[in-house]
Amino acid sequence: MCSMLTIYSNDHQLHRGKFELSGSELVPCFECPERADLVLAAVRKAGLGDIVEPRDFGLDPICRVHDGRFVQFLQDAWDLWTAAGRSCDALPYTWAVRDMQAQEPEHIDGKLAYFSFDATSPITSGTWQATKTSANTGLTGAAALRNGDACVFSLCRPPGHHAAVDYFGGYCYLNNVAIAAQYLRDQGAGKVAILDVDYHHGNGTQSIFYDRDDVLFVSIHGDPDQEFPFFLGRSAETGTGAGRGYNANFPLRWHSSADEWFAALDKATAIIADYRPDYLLISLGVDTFIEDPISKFRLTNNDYLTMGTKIAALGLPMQFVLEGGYAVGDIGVNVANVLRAAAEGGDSK
Ligand code: OKP
Ligand code: ZN
Repeated sequence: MCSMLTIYSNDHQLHRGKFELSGSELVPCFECPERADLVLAAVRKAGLGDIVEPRDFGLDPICRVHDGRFVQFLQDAWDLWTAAGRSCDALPYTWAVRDMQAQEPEHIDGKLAYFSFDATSPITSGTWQATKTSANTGLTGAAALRNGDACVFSLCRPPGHHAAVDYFGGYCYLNNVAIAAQYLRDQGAGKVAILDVDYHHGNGTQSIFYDRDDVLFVSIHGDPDQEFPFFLGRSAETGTGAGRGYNANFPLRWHSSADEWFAALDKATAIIADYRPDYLLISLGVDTFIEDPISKFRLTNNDYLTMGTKIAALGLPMQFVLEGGYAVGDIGVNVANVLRAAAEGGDSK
């Protein structure tokens, strides 16, 4: 049994997108502030341990992962958008594909396109502040691990795993789990493993560490032949250069059962055990839930207890970093179930 430190800030509420495109209709954003509020309430109720505010780490650890011009863009985007006379959420509407020239244009519409890969991730007046605090929430958790905590939970919002070195998308702006992993390496950790159990492939995290052997990335997710982000996440993607063999994808078809999901988890944890990392970071999305409005797996409330138990059985210092989960009525109980079971199985050293 270990007590679980949670890191949380109200700053997430500053990021409040209005609408997103869903099958050509504008619908209220699935990635809403209530998500984090409800997770916080469930963590409190479960009595897992202390809940603290993130510290400010400045831009340096963010720029160890992300391109400086991209970080500058995220800071400036809302002001450029309003200076262009716009008032509703900033969204891109075109992209450079194949033989077009990917270079940063002058106009905000061009910049939004250049630094993104989808149109479902609005930039609002408070998005940068919320995003920066979300990265600090991940960093504060990583610092706690480094100081000897055995299990921590970074209650990040907005999420991060779709954000790559220089592009945002999939409701993600900065890659919180990647920034935390890089921070651990920079603080002297030898090897870090990232297990991504969100329903969607963590394309940003994979992309960031694809050519490296010091950070292992393992993901279980909807088959990209059927599911967002469509253009990354296939099982043939195993890493490149020094990173060859340090990326593992387990895509599952729509409507896969909990048994099929846990069979993939067993393979994923075996790969992590073989790697013998110093730390395990978990991109924790609970959009694998049977009632999730945008996803097609079939996990139930109790399956999240099993998930936490199996992750803790690896016996590693672990940091959970919140990603997706859009069934707001159950997001709290599902996240708390993972954390509760993980803390029970966790090392108290
Ligand atoms: C973010 B995370 C429905 C399409 C949804 C974006 C999904 C982003 C998921 N309008 N497309 O991995 O939970
Ligand atoms: Zn997801």
